[in-house]
Amino acid sequence: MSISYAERIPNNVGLSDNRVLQRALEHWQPKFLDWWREMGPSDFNAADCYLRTATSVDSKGWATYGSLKMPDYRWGIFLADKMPDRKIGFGDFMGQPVWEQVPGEHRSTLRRLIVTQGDTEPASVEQQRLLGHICPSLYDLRSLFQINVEEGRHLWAMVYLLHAYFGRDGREEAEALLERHSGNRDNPRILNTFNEPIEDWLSLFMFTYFTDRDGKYQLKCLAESGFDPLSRTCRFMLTEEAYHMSVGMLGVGRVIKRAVEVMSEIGSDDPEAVRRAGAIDLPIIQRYLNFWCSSSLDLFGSEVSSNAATTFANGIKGRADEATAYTDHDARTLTTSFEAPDGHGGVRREEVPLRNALNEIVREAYIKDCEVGLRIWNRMIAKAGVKAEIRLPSPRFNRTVGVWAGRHVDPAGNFVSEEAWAARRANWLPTESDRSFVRSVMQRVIEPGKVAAWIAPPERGVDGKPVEYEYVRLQT
Ligand code: BYC
Repeated sequence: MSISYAERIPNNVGLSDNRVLQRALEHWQPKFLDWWREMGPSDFNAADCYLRTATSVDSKGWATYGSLKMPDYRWGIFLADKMPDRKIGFGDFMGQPVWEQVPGEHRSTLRRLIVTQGDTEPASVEQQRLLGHICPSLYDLRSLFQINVEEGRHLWAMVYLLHAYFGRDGREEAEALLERHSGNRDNPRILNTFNEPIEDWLSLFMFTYFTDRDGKYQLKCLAESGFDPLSRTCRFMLTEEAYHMSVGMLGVGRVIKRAVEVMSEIGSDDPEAVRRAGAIDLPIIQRYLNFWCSSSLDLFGSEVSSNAATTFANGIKGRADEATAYTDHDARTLTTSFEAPDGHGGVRREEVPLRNALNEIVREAYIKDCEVGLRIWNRMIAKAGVKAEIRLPSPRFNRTVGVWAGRHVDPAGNFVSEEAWAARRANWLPTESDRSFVRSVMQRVIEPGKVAAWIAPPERGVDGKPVEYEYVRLQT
């Protein structure tokens, strides 16, 4: 079905044929806009932004760019096309037709997953709301706003499912999605990473590289769902997620590029000298990476999870790329093993039924995917003639969820004493002084074509436009 923009809520789900649902969503819409004005990109609601909007759910639909004010963005409800005769592809109901409605016995589980997914979307907009004031260029400001409006749309995607399939509870949950706030002491967001402040662009780039990539993996898992409306929603969301991760990949790359350029210019790899020259040194970049990577690893949940086993068994949540990456879609009688602390300062392998270890299996696939950027960034460092390497921290490092939570382990994965951890923490994770240095270089640059000194310019512009194009017009 094509997307109808003539309606108050653009959609490709035939919303006008369901007046009750349409009215309920039209009732939620002004609350969403109030939330956007209050908690969205601060002070930029009047700016003209060069943004892309979906006009259809196939790949061609993405070619549509135009200048608009963010509150006028056409947030709507877009599901990927139905796959004819789709069958559940894993678990105990494998081979049965997918569900068009929520089976009563899976209602609360599905609602919990949809609420958890939905909660991350407005959370990320809240986390990033002040970054526009310290943007390194208009090109980057546009990227931020593109991500923000799309996260707003992802919220719409989950709110549609809640309203359309979960009756009154769903409507209440949709309201609560606008009431919890990132970092709020009394009513925080559900998952830890989404309560972490993002107060500088290096954090933003790490977040979009690592945390949006968790989004990719979780959406892939939910795209396998036997609940077909959830699967179709997630399939379309994945097309938007890819752009967010590319902002992270290119952004971190540009910060590294500038660091190594400055190192060559000044003929020194002394971090202090690099900072004095106005760039962010590689050790700070590594510490930021360690933080956001370890926090994002927590988002996969515990290594052993009965929740994960149940959602898999019931055909609710599969593994990322279930159909192509695995052959054992039943996974009932299989076991797997993973590393866990043995309680005596060592490591042992724990054997568990495969279905209980699914969070770990998806996390391992995610880590492999994270390595791609590292290879690109390290090639860039080597090409500049600098002898240094950026590394992913061990999955045991700095964890707050799962068997490694609270263990004192260094970024290479070795146990260290509590004292050594405390003494060396400042080498491994961002310190207050790192953060204040990073914030100090983030002066706002809004002249078309100009880029802040701490980051290399982008190699190309957006939608065939030059880098110096005025992607955001602030004076209106
Ligand atoms: N922080 O059995 P467990 C994205 C909770 S990102 C706090 O170990 P389970 C995006 C867990 O909820 C993708 N709590 O794990 C990116 C559970 O609580 P309940 C977001 C945590 O249930 C950037 C309890 O601990 N989507 O889209 O197998 C920008 C025991 O859990 C955390 C999803 O996450 C944590 N890190 O799996 C914008 C998909 N980890 O329920 C957007 C939906 C676990 O017992 N969510 N807990 O009260 C899920 O599939 C699952 O809830 C999880 C956890 C994978 C998160």
